[in-house]
Amino acid sequence: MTTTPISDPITARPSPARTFGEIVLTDDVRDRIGAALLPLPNPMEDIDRSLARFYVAFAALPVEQLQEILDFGRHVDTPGVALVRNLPVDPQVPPTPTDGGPSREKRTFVAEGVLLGLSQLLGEPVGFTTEKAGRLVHDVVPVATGATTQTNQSSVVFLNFHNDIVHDDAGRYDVSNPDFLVLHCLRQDAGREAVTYYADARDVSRALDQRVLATLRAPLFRLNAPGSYVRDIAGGVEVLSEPVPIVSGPAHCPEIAVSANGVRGLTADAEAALAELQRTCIEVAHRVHLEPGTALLINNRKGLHARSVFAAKHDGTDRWLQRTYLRRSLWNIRHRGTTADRRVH
Ligand SMILES: O=C(O)CCC(=O)C(=O)O
Ligand SMILES: [Fe+2]
Repeated sequence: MTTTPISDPITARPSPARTFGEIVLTDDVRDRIGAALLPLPNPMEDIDRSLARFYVAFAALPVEQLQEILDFGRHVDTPGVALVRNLPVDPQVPPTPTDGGPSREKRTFVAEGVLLGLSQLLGEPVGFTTEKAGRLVHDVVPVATGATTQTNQSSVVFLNFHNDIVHDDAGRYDVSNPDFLVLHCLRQDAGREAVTYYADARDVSRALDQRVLATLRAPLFRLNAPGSYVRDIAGGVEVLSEPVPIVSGPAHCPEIAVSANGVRGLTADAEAALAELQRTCIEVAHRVHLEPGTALLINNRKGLHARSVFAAKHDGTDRWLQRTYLRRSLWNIRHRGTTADRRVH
């Protein structure tokens, strides 16, 4: 008896693309990269020289692992999220900043070197004036005043499935935004509760009712600007995008965009589709407990990420991630460039 191969309705290919990657360094490679990074100065003193030094340090990666990370950054059919494990860490990690960072007590910069070293294998680190004051290394820490917001400062609420978007005067927040983000863990939350989720749009599209997917593919949605923009620039008033679809592009490699800070569906069906989307994301999502020595590479177009509730004390002992935003090229956001810093837009 012969069996007919099951064809996947989204990809029309025999088997769906792999949507999760995992790269584990050997102890020897970890120690070699750590030794190269330990004496280096604060990379912000001369960012482009530091990035060149990080290239040299990360040349210690075996060629197969280096290629896996490079392929993650450049190919359409590679996973949307990848976990890198057994990375070197700083000999001492100062108290977690309580005000959204940065720490003034950090004396070594192994964490920054790991973050930026991995980051530049995917793209160019970029800062946005409206996010963390344009810094290239973001501290993602719970902040008391933001505990219940749909921002990375929160802890007592589930941070809904979203991608990181950027307010733009053109009315589209999903165009100038990062292609990738990297999350690197310096300190895990004491209760080890915090979970980072990633739902790949390929898995989501396959799992959704096809009528709901068709609604999500129609320009029936207005994204609210990021919480930081609404809070710091717009005086707390929502600033909605042009009507856009949530899911766009070819069926086998869709792009997805959702604002954490709220999306307005323009019809009742559109509102219902948004609720269904959040439900489906949780069903198909990959789940990761980030701990020191691990970094999560996130494609910000292939999928949506989210974060669970976790306990925070705001006393220097809380969970601490560092984050970068990356563009494959700085050229096509040059209209936003600042004169003060060529990486800040
Ligand atoms: O805290 C996390 O795990 C993810 C937070 C987040 O959405 C972000 O930093 O963009
Ligand atoms: Fe995010």
